[in-house]
Amino acid sequence: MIRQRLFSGIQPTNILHIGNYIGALKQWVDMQEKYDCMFCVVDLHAITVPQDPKELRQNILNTAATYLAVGLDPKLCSIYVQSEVPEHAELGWILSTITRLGELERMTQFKDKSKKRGEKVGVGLYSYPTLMAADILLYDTKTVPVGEDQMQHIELARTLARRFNSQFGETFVVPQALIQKVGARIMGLNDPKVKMSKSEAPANYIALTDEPDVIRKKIMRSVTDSGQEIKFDPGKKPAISNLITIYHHATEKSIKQIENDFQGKGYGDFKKAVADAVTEMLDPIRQDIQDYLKDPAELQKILDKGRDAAHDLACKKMCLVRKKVGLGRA
Ligand code: ATP
Ligand code: LTN
Repeated sequence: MIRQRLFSGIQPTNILHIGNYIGALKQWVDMQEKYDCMFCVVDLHAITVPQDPKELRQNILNTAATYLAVGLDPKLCSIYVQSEVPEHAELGWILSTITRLGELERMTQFKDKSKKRGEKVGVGLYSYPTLMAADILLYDTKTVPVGEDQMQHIELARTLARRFNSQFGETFVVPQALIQKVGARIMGLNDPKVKMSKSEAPANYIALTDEPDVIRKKIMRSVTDSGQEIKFDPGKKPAISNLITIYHHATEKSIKQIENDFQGKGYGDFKKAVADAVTEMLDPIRQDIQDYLKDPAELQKILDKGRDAAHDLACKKMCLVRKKVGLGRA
C-alpha cells in the first residue's frame, strides 16, 4: 500500500515546550507508521528573526534530538535540516513571485511578530509563509499536522498550489492541515490569553528539558481563574481549562473524567496532580534528549540519511517546476 506523504517542521529557535509537544510532536509520533513522513528542522524560518549563529547551530541539534527523544523513528520517517536541501529556498522564491502582497499582509503571525520588532522587520519575516508553502509543496504533501496557529499559513499553501497548477499546469498536490481537537493551542502558564511560546519568558512555558522541581514551581505559580471549581470552560475559565488540557494529554484521561475526579477539590490539589503528571510525561523525554546529544555521531548519521532522502525527492520535483516555469535551458 502506498502511504500518503506527511510533512511538518519546527523552528530551532529555543528549547521546545509542552505546547510544541502536545500541539505538534505527539501527533507526529502517532502518524509515522500510517504516513510517509518528512520531519524537518526549519532553520531557514528561524533566521526570519535575528539568531546568534552559535546558538542556532546548537538549537538545530537540540531540536533534532528532541524529535528522536519523543519517539520519532528514523527507520520510519526522514528527519533532516531544511537549509541542507537548497530546493526549499529555490521553490520559496518561485512561489513568492505568484504570491500577492495582500495575502502576506493578512497573516496574523506576521502582524504579531512584526509589531514586536518595530522598524527592524525584515522582508524574510514577511515572506515566511511562501517558504513554508515551498516546504510542503516540494514533497507532494497531502497532510500537514500543525497547531491551530499555523492554519492561515496552510491555507496560503493551498492557494499557491492551486494558483501554480492553473497557471503552469498540474504540478503540486493541494495539501491539507491536520489539527487535533483538544490541545491545538496550549496557552501560556503566566497568561492564558496568549499561546505558550518559545519566545516568551520562561514562566510562560514548560520546556521539555525542565527538571521536576522547575516543572512543579512553574505549575504551582501559574495564573488561575476566579472561583474554585475544576471545570473545562475555556471562555470563562481559560487558565484552569488550559491545565485540564495539559493534564488530559499527560494522562490520557478524558476531560469528563478529570472533572469528576476533581469534584470538590481545589486548585491547589489539581495543580499538584498536573505537576506530577507532566513530570512523569517528561522524565523519559528529558533523559533521551541528553542521551542523543551525548552521541552526536548517531544524530549526524540520522540527519545525513534524512537529508539524502529529502534531497532525492526535492531534486526531481524542482526539475519539473523549472521546466513548467521555463527557467534555465532545455
Ligand atoms: P516561536 O515562539 O519561536 O514562534 P513557537 O513556540 O510558537 O515558536 P513554532 O516553532 O512556531 O513554536 O511551532 C512549532 C509547532 O508547534 C507548530 O506546529 C505549532 O503550531 C505548534 N505549537 C507552537 N506553540 C503551540 C501551542 N502553544 N499550542 C499548540 N501547538 C503549538
Ligand atoms: N511555521 C511553522 C514551522 C514550519 C512548518 C513548515 C510547519 C515551517 N515550515 C511546513 C508545517 C509545514 C511553525 O510552526 N511556526
